[in-house]
Amino acid sequence: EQSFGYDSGELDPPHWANEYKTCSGKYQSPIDIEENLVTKVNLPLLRFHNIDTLPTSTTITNNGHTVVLQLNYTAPVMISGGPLTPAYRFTQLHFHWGVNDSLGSEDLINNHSYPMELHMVFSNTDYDDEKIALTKNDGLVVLAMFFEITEEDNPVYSEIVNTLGQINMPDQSSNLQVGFTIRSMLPESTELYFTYKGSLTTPPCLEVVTWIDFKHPIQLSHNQVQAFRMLRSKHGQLTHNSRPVQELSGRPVWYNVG
Ligand code: GRE
Ligand code: ZN
Repeated sequence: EQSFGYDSGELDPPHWANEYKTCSGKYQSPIDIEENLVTKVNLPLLRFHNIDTLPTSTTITNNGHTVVLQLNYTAPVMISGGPLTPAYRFTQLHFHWGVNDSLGSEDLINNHSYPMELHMVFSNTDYDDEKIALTKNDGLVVLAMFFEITEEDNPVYSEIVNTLGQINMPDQSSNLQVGFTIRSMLPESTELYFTYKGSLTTPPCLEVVTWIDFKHPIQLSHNQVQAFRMLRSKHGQLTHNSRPVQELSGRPVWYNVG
């Protein structure tokens, strides 16, 4: 299986479909969300389960494409409600960022790009494991959160940022000493969000994701985002890892107004 990347000279996004056919599918992510084209809805309350406890262990890995965190909790972290029929169990979270503070998010809002985006990935509890879920069109939910730059460091992200120096090279891992609650990572309000059906934004680009993009951004300082850009991929510096936006192809995008 060929690797993929974000720059010419490696298998860059325009060429992903050469190796991964599904990346040229009709219902791909990310997309540009135009607020004047969304359908306003009032969905049932989005519910969070077991999000107030600290993890028993947290592993942080540079996989050459992103920084991924695996958090182990005594009780499973889950979400339900909103647009979701069954409950979905938390599996991992990771980040996408850009070369500078004026771009980096994957989904855009009114063609606006935020400097970074967090993906919290959840797997459908109707299926035995995530591998099976990846074969079903309702297999995954991703909670997407946008970051905006502020003067102050965000203390919730200090431990992650301070550990990045230990995972500079691809395939390096480390453990966090403290970790964080899932609640501490959510924006101040989770009532307002956009939701649509799309795909993984990395190969194999499987069209199995219900996206939930929170309207309210979270705050990070320039120096905190900059630390992510210092990581290395197999080919060089991992300065950016966001896929360009894909065609909407007539898909509805809903805006939950709570
Ligand atoms: C990714 O690799 O970026 C990814 C996943 C799962 C869901 C969404 C997503 O691994 O963007
Ligand atoms: Zn992602």
